[in-house]
Amino acid sequence: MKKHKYLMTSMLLLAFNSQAAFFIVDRHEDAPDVTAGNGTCEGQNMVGDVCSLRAAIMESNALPGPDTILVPAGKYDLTVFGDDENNGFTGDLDITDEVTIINGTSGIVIDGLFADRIFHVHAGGQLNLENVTLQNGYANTQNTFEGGAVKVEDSAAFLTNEVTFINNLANRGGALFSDGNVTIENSYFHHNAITNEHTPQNLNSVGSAIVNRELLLFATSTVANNGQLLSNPQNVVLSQAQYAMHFNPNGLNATPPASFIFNSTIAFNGYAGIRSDRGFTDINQSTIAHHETRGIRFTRNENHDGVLQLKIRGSLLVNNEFKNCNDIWVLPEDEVDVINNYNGSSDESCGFTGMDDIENITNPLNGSLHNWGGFAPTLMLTPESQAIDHAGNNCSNEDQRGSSRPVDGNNNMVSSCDMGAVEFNPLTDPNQSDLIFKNNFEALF
Ligand SMILES: [Ca+2]
Ligand SMILES: [Ca+2]
Ligand SMILES: [Ca+2]
Ligand SMILES: [Ca+2]
Repeated sequence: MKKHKYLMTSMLLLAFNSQAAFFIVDRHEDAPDVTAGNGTCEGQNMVGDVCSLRAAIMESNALPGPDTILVPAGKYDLTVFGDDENNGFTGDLDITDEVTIINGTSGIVIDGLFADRIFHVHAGGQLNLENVTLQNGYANTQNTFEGGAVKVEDSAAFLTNEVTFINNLANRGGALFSDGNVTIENSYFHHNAITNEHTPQNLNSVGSAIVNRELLLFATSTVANNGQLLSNPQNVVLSQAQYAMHFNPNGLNATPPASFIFNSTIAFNGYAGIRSDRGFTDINQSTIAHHETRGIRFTRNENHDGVLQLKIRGSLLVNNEFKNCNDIWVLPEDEVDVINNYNGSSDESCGFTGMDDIENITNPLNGSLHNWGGFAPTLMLTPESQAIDHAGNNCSNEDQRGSSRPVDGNNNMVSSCDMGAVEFNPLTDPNQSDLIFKNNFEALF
């Protein structure tokens, strides 16, 4: 009788697909699951502790509904090689269902060993990552060339908190390539790169850190020191393509992407900062600085139909050596909303011409990227920066590093917001300028 009741309960749970599973990884070695779908995480040819990260993911894919995988601290090398395989057996870890990967406070490292990318999130899949470093992912073969660390397909989702993307390489999207729904928070993209070695004909290598073709929410995060891998000197076509973040539709008639950049820092990338082609881009309380060429390059849609496509507010576009923007001031205000939005730039290429804006701002930033609190490094304001207390009083209640906003930064007894990703606090932030900064782009390999 008791057994019968247990069976009934099990069948009920199966019927409603509501049995979220919880897997505990106990091996650092890489191995596929013996029998995906039997509810037991069991890596092939393992003795003793047998649940590998790959086997746990294969089990979670096979069980309908969201699951959680607990991964102990340490480094996980993806040693089961074989790209262009989509069931998680070899190469990248394929996600086809919702899974959350959690770990202790010390975090984990997943290393692609430059054999394949690290995660591939397929339609219907969702990957939630927290406190993870993704490194040495590789998407640079004939069939696998998008997203060095992570590729997100259409109808798939990817969420991060405290995730570092470092040393990943691809033809398109050095760290991340997305046709899906991506939310990045408190994360750090650095030293990722693109190469055009295997790019199919007529496709440019784009996005040294990120390519977004659908929806990107990017908050309290930094993109810095991403660039181009110069392994193939006769290939010079990367010059126009090499923006750290590239937003464009998936084909001419596709739905335009939407990209929201909030409380974030984009700086010191090898060529340029953000390229927005025929989509909607919203940049709010962010700092875009220290690129060899442009901060932002914006291209309006072909229809020139008066639809809003670019909004910049409370942001700093400074010290980008060629131009901060591609002369967007010539475009109609219903398509480009940047005036009187508390923006500052170090030239006149952005059209920050309103009463509340500042053009030709001088020496706004104090030194190079540094850990000023928060997950990723940021750029500090000089104590005398015009950006301080010059962005009204309607800002988020924390800056990128989690410090409170607004703060009275110019000692006039009024707390006002600062332009850019960092809110200067005269009590805790440096009150002397260190204007000797270096361009800290360093070779990847
Ligand atoms: Ca599942
Ligand atoms: Ca795959
Ligand atoms: Ca795979
Ligand atoms: Ca302030």
